[in-house]
Amino acid sequence: MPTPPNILLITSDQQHYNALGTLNPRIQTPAQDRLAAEGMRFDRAYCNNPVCSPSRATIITGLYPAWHHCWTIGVKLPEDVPTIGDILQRHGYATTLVGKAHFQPGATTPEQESLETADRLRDLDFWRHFHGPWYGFEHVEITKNHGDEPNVGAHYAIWMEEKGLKNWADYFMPWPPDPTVPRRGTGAWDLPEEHHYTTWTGERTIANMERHVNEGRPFFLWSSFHDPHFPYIVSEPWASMYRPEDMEPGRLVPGELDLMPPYFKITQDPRPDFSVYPGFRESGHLTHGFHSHAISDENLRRLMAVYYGKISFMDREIGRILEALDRLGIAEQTLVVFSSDHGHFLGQHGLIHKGPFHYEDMIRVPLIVRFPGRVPAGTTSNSLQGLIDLPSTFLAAAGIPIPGVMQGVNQWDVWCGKAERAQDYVIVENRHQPTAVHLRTYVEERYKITVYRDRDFGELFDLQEDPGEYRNRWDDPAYAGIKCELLRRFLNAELRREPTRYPRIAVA
Ligand SMILES: [Ca+2]
Repeated sequence: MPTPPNILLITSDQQHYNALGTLNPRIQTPAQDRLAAEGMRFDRAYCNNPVCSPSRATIITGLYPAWHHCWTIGVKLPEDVPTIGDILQRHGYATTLVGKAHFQPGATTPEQESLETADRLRDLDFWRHFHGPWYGFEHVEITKNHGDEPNVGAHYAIWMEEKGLKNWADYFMPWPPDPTVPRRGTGAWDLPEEHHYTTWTGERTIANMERHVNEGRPFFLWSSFHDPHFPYIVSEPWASMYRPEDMEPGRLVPGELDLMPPYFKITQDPRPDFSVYPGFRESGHLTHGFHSHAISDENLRRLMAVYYGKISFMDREIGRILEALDRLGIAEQTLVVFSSDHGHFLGQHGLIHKGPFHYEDMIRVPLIVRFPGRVPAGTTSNSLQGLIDLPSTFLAAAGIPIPGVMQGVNQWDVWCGKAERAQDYVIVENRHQPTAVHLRTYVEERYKITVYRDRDFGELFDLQEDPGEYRNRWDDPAYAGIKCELLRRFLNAELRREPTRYPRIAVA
């Protein structure tokens, strides 16, 4: 029986699909380029929910958020939902998570007990003794913060102390909050790069791979980088690696938002009033993206340069991880997958950061797969891929049966160059408020349609005629027939994604 392959999943957080050196000469990502040269790059890969926690929960469960129940951020992924790690452990795999988790909310209640609150993250004595098991990972090393956010701590803070940075807390916003301490803002961070969480994630990924090799066990390791997620702050030399004047931000085409659901256009106001969209605070918590997106070109370029610097910093660590695979002699028996949990706006359609705006910038993700001798090197594919397909495909790569509850598609033959495509659509959920901000998108090779719960508006784009998504055809009479047919196919896709926990085994 062949040795089971190691599975190394490397993700960034919120990396625009175009922020890859192989697609974009303005950014330097030599390690991600190396992966692409040695593997297959997918140019039509999508997240299945463009929000951190639900997307990450989908990556480890193979379930849509409507099924795994972590339906948005600030909601806990129930701990009884089966994960890919549970299955792989039963087949002899070591399962490890290093970096960002965000499976649990920033508050805790008896019903939704959370380890990922700022209070708990700062309780280092707890984390000295807790490394899992957690969500199918027998070993975890985590922190939750982005940049200098106060929800820092856990294994990352312990590591900083071990590295001699006893006053690590001075580099982060205080907890409990202290209104007299201003945020650092954007640009260069005084935290030295050798103590940055990106360095930590790379270093601890390598250390855990070494440990698993020494144990003689195949591993599933998720190396989960936090960047380039907001805030736009990073250690030098990365903060000044790129010049703002060399950046090429996205743009707003005059009039394009007039064709979109009304809340899109309101984002352009310096002091927006979203009351046109009742319920955007229905849960009592804000809706991501419901703020002013007005920003000067100069400021946008400055933020974009830092965003690219964060990606190049992470790329250096990915390069070290790939070198470690070579050094350990396991590159040939390791499936490496690189992706991101969702996309990001850098001026496209007049938008910045993220939100319930299902343009390609938000829902498409980079995806590169390498497995020497199995995945053809230096190839690209336009087949539709979803992050929900990762667990099913990992199991297929390991020769393990895929349980009927998993809703993703087995893409293994596509990854190995033996099939053109495994599925001709992707579904992207987004329920950000209990009922009020709830949309769902169905993407095909050519068309893409988005419906909103209890609303008359929607979106329909013809990506062949309008790849930039500037002309919403939802109300265009010329597209009425296509709209009707797409809605039928969308509903059929909804039927097809119903999972089967048990097969029918008797007549009654
Ligand atoms: Ca995210």
